[in-house]
Amino acid sequence: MLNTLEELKLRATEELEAITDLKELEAWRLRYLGRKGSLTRILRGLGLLPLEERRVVGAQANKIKELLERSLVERERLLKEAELARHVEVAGIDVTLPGRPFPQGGLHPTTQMVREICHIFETMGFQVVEGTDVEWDYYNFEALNIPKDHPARDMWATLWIDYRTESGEMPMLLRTHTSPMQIRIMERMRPPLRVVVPGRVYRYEATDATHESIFYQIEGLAVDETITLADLKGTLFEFSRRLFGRERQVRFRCDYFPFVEPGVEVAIDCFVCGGKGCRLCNETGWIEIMGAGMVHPDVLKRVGYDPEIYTGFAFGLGVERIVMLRHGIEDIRLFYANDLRFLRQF
Ligand code: FA5
Repeated sequence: MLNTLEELKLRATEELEAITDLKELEAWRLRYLGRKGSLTRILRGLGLLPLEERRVVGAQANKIKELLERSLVERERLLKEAELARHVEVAGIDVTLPGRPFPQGGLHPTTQMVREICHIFETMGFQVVEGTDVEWDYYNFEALNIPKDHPARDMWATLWIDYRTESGEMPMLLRTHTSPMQIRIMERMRPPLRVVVPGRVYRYEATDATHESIFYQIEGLAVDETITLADLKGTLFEFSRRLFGRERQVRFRCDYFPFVEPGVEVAIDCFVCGGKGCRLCNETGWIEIMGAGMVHPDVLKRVGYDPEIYTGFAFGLGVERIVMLRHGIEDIRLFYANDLRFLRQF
């Protein structure tokens, strides 16, 4: 039996070396290693041999099986390489074939702008902090000097969330601005502090070319012992210069927000009409980009800061409005329409 095995090994190896294509290789595999192949038959018949012979023949047969399997894999690799080389020689490589497309996503223009603005403020010494979209009435309104039934609540049409606990109802909402983070930050940190807070805000209002019901704001807050309105002005002028360039006009006008005193509205001259008046700027020549002001003493008191010692400024800017200014986009509704033709331009 050992002789038979030795002969089989020699024959199989010789035949294998002579093989020149993959079809022949498969026939060889079936002949020796297939279910009905000669080596498989020997292995299956081992049980009929006397115990001693079975052990010796079995070991030898398994060794040969391993050798043939290894040789098969190696031969297959060589044949495939040779076939590819032949193919390249005959057909050549078509270097003019276009490559396979490799689609790559990009950042949304709003996200890009959030990062750019935060970076500018970071270089001016501000820290970036984030908050949650769902907020308590207390932080969104009460702590900002806007108690229940205060007419200023009408400034922010609110999306309320039903939330009941065993002790009664807790008014919860989707934040209408990033200003609640002023309170949360001041509750947690002590002056001096300089932070910016980017985040999504929600308003229950009709949309038009410059109004969306979901949009991004970036809140800014600085509190220290000697902060004045001049610091606010200087910071925002510098920010505008860095973001829009020197030629852009910035306008400060009085405005009312219950949580600042005095309050201001900051606007940039309209990029479409250059200040002459058009549909985008409502014929005013200016586009409002943020509200701002000096933090109200009552707000400072509420978080335990002494308004005799500390003063601060705060601002809240609309990110999409700024992207519109930067790229000359005339309708804010394009931002969330998910039209790839629009988004691919950024
Ligand atoms: C506020 O939300 C105040 N929290 C801003 C503030 C912060 C004032 C700190 C004082 C101190 P206002 O509602 O004006 O204010 O919104 C601020 C900015 O968000 C606006 O200047 C505008 O750029 C943008 N904005 C307001 N409403 C919309 C809207 N519907 N769609 C897109 N952007 C909007």
